[in-house]
Amino acid sequence: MKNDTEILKGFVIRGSHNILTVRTENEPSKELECRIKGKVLKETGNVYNPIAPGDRVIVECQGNSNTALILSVEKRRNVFSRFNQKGSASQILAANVDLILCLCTPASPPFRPRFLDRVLLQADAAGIEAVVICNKIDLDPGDPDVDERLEEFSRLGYKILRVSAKTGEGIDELRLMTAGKTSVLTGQSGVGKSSLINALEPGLNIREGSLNEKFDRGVHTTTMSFMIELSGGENTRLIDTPGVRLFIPDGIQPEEVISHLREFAPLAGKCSYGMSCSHKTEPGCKIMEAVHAGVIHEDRYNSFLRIRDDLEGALNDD
Ligand SMILES: Nc1nc2c(ncn2[C@@H]2O[C@H](COP(=O)(O)OP(=O)(O)O)[C@@H](O)[C@H]2O)c(=O)[nH]1
Ligand SMILES: [Mg+2]
Ligand SMILES: [Zn+2]
Repeated sequence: MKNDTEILKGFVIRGSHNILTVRTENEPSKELECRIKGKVLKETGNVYNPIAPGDRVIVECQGNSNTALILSVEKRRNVFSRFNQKGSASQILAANVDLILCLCTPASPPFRPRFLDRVLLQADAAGIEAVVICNKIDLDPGDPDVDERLEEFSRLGYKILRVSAKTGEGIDELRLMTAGKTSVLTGQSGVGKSSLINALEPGLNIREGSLNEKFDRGVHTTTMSFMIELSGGENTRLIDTPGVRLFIPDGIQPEEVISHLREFAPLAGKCSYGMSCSHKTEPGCKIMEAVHAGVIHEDRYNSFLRIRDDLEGALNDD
């Protein structure tokens, strides 16, 4: 009977709030446009999107149809999310991730180490390995801070990779680094997320934006993540994420920020005022002492204060 119901396993590769594309695991695998079956998501709470690329799901498919119903979502190994200010909810950018690629550029758009601070913090809090990828190294930074700050991230224990999607420099290393893994590309708009995916998989021709473009009308480019599977049979998967201007960490309380910044964490609770120290004015503040001693970079300290303020704002928003 052609109309038989088939139950298949698969993973989400892209989707909006309620229509998701699932690639099935059976051979030959197929892509199904799926809706979520009513009861599946009762307990997800206040989330912007309950299911994201990387999620493993069970779907119910009718015969040869290319549509299906998502019956259940497998328990996640981890999730990479951000706080979506507009929706005032947690936005899941990717699930079941091996590696976060935190992109930056020496110029065009300008180097923004504070964006890196935020994404690295989220990765640490989510327990996902993160690396810093500096793209566009063919461009002249014209800013001595770039190397200094990259060195600082390296000192904190993050791996730094310098690449150029344009000249191909470093792309082989990026290929090695991502082989066989599910990696998420993060970074503000214009840093070259799409270009790097195109460099890793020539022929894909994902739409690249021009820097002046304010609104990218690409269907899958602006608001939602999507997953690309590289050919080569190694299960190398890349998840492109929307290029947000401000990355607000998600699922972290303001007072927990200190524990997710690597060089701050060992000092948590050690100030004279203990956990109630605001690390702004108190005498005997170990964080401020570390800043003055050069152990904590001043930029990181400023980042810390701003992230904490943002989180307090996010909490007081509703
Ligand atoms: N010079 C230079 N330009 C690049 C490089 N990578 C990307 N671009 C350009 O930067 C712009 C934005 O790239 P895109 O991949 O769309 O960035 P995304 O918004 O992060 O996906 C495009 O015009 C690209 O051609 C690079 O390595 N060097
Ligand atoms: Mg893009
Ligand atoms: Zn303190």
